[in-house]
Amino acid sequence: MSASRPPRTSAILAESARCPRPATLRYTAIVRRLSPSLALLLACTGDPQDPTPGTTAADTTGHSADPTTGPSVGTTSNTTAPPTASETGAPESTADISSTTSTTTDATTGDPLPTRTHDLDRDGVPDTDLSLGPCTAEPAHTCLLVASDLVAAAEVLLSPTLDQCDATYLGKRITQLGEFTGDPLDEVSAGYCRFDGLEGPPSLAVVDVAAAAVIARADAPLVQDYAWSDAVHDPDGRLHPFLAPSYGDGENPLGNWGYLCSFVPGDPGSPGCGPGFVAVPTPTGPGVFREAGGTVQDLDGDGWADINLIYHRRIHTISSATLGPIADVEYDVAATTEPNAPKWFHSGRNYGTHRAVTGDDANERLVIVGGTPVGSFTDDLCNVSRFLAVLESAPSLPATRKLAWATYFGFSSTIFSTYDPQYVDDPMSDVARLADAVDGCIHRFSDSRTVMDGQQALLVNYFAMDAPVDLCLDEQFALYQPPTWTDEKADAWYGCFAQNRKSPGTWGMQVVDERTGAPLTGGQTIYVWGWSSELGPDDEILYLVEYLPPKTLWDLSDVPPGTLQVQALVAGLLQPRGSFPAAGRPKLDLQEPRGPRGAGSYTAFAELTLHPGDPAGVELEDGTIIGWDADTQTWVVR
Ligand SMILES: [Ca+2]
Ligand SMILES: [Ca+2]
Ligand SMILES: [Ca+2]
Repeated sequence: MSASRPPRTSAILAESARCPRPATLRYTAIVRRLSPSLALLLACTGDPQDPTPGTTAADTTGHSADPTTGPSVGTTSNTTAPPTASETGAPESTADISSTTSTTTDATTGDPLPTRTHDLDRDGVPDTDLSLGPCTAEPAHTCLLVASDLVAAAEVLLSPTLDQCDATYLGKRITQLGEFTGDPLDEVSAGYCRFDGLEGPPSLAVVDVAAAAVIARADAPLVQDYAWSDAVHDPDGRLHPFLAPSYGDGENPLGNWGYLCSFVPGDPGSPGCGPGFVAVPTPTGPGVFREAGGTVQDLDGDGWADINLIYHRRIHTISSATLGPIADVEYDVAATTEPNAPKWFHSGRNYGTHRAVTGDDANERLVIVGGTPVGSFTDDLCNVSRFLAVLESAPSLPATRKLAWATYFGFSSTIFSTYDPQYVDDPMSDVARLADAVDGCIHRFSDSRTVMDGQQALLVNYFAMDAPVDLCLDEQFALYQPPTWTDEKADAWYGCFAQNRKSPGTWGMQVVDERTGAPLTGGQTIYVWGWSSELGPDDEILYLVEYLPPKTLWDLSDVPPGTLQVQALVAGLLQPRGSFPAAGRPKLDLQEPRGPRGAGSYTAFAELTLHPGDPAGVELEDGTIIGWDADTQTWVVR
C-alpha cells in the first residue's frame, strides 16, 4: 500500500496564464452547444478546460438539462441524474397529485395513499402537499399549489409570469421554514423564476399558507440568470431563506449582482431585494468570480448559521445575525504541492463538494474535494482542477479561519505562457504547465468523509495515468487565435481531448487525516464505490470495494463490473468482511447540495441507494438488492 502521490515535477515555467479572456459572453454560446452531460462550469470565459453551465435548467418542466447533474450524468446507469428541485417543483412534492381528499386508501385499489409531504402544524402527522405550477384560472401565472388537510387554500399567486429560468436556479424550490406569523402553521419559502417573454430572473417568496398570502419576496435584478438559494437556522431553529448571486457574478457582462437578499421578518426590505428581504453586499470587482453555491455553517458560534459563499480562490462568509461579513479567506490549493508552477494556474477553482463540519476538536472546518462523483467515467475533464483542501477556524473565532492544508492532484488542460501567435506551429514552446489530462482525477463518494481507527479522515479514489492518448496542444492553442473560440475550434478541442478517457493507468484510493492532510493509508488497483455503517451486523463502517486489474483504461471501459468486496478499514488496512453474491456496481443516489453540504460547481453528492431492513440493503445498478443475512452470516440477494 502506498500512501501518497509523489509531488509532480513536470512543466514549470514563466508567468501565470490564468483566465485568458478574449471575449465576453463567449461562454454562453459554448454552454448552449454542449450536451448536458458535459455541462458543468466555465470558470474563466475562454478556458477550454472549464466545463460549462447549462442554460435551460430551472424551468418547472426541466429534466436532465440541469447542469446540477452534469458531471455525473453518464452513459452508465449508475449515474442516473437525481431529480432536481426544478424537475419536481420541490423534491417533497412528488406525491401531490394523488389526492385532495381525507381518505387514507385508494378507492379503487384499497392501497394506502401516499402521505402528505409537509407537516405544517408540526404535530408529527404530514398534512399538506405543496408544489409550484400554473395557476388554475391563469395558466400563464405561477402559483404555489396547495393540497392540505388543514387549510382551505388551493393555490397562492406568486407571480403573473411563467416560472421559467434563463439559467440554473440552484437550491430547493420549496422549504418549510418555521412559524413567523403568530398562528399555528409554519410558513414556507418558494423559489421560482419570472419569465417575461425575454428574461427569467429568479425570485424567492415567503408564503403564509394558512392566510394564502405572500408575506415577503426577493426579486433578483432583471439581468441576473444564475441564483443560489438556501436557508439558515436561527437560534430557535427556524429557517431564514436567502437568495444569492451564483455562477459568474463578478464577471457578468450584463452587470454584476453584488448582494444577496436575506429574509428578515417584518423588515420593509431593501429596494434591490423586496419586502421582507434585506440586501447584504457580496464581493464584486476585478478578479472576483463567483462559483455556483455555498454552505451554511455557524462560524462565530452565535446560534445562527452563517453563509459561506464560494468564489474562485476564496470563501466569503456572511453572518446571518448581523448581515455583515465575518470571514473572507483567500487560499491557493496548489501552492504547497506545486510551489514552482505558475501562480494561480488553476484560477483558484473551488469546484467540487464543500462540507461544513465541526471537528472532534471543536474547530470549524470546511472540507473541499475537487473531484467528480464516483462513477463519472464520461466526464474526462474531471472537475478541471483536482485537489483536497480544508479550511479551519477556532470555535467562535471566524477571524482565525485559514487554509489548514491542501494537496493538489492535477489540472486537466495545458496552461500556456503567452498564447502568442508565433507559437501556433509549435505550442509546446509556449507551455507553462502541461496538461494532466485524466492524471490525478479524483472520484469522490458522498462528502469523502469517514472515520478510520477513530480518526476523522477523507477517502478518495484517484487515477495515476501512465500516458495520455493526446494532449491536443494544437487544438487547444488554436482556441486563442483569432477568431477565438469558434464552434468549430471548440468542437475540435473537446473532441480531441475526450480521447483521454481511454488513457491507460491505475485507479487507487487514498485516505488522509482530515485535520492535517497527512496520508494515513492507500491502495492501488482498487476503486471504492462507497461506504456505510448501516450495512453490517454492527455499526462498523463497511466499504464496497471493486478490485481492478493492474492496468485499466481511465473510464474502465475495458473492465466488466466486478463483484464488490465488503471491507473494513482497521489499523490502516482493508480487512475482509465478505463479498457480494452477484457482480455489479452500486446504483448511486445523486443528491443535490444543501445546507452544510454545498458545492462550487453544479455537481452532486453520490450516495449509496439503501433499502430498509435490519440491517439495510444496498441496491446495484441492475436493481438487485444485497443485504447481510444474520442466519447464514453472508451477503445475500434480497
Ligand atoms: Ca400535521
Ligand atoms: Ca404562520
Ligand atoms: Ca453565526
